[in-house]
Amino acid sequence: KEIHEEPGAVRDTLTEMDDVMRVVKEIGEVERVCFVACGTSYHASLVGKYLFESILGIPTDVILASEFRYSARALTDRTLAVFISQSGETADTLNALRSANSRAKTLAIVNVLGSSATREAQHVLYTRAGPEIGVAATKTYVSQLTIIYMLVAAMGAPELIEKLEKVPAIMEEALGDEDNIRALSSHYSNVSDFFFIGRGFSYPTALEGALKLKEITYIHGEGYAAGELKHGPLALIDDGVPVVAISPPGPCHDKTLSNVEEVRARGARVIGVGSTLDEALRKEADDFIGLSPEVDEVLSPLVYIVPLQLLSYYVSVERGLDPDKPKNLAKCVTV
Ligand code: F1P
Repeated sequence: KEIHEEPGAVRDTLTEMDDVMRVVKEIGEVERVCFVACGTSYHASLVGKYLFESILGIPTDVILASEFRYSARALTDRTLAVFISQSGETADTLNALRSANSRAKTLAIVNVLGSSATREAQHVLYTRAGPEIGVAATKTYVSQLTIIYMLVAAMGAPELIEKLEKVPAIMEEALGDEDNIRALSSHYSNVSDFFFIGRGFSYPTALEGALKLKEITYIHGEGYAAGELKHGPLALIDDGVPVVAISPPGPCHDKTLSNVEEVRARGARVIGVGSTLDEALRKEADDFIGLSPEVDEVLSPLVYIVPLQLLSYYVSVERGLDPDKPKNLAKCVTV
């Protein structure tokens, strides 16, 4: 249900543009950005780094909230420290926010109204995903991404807005491919390992795809920057090991395709995720998930995660699990 609510969550979050503009004005000049978060919110932050650096040219760090206290990062009054949290109550994120408040400009991006992070940060932006009951974050992830894109738009890339407005309809199209994803997921319910590979903007998508799989199917899933494969993990690719290759149209495409050839040569079973017009990837892949050719690399994190969430959902159901209530995971980690 919550995956199906994603187009609406993006639409509702896009109505916050005036608020984003107001907050950007209040924040003033920014020389560096430092994102801090946990879990899925950390992966949204990684997309933020690619956006801030490639579009705005602002140097950006991303730090796991649990590692923030060990980081010697110099924060200054021209650093914007961005704390992303669905709940606004995650202990590691709150502790980091408290220690940054006196050293930097702080902004919390939160889904739950009135939560601790919204009371403690200097600036606040809300995602409009509505309540999220499923323990593993889905619609709040795409809403967090939407706010980050809007922030980048407001800080100097207004052309992004027109592109973002097309996203909900493209997501609806992606959700229309659910029967294909349900059918192909039956090939993967008994495997013990899964790999997700992507480059550039698709690297955080690979990490988030692997996290969803771990959280709700309990299958070991690894997300890798596709170019890292040759530095070790290729040794783990054997006959029949599933590799999800995330390869939207754009400058990274051909290099990712050559990584697909590499894993195929070692017997991997490839699930290609790319443009419906991508005949080269379709040909290399054992299973293929096609998405709108309109979605380029920059926009892909918002759309390419949708079929990966559905894949994990259906593999979880095939394994007889309850995807909404994964074991050993709380919706809000307050310790
Ligand atoms: C962070 C997080 C979620 C995860 C689970 C546990 O929460 O790791 O990403 O799905 O709910 O907590 P938050 O800080 O974004 O609320």
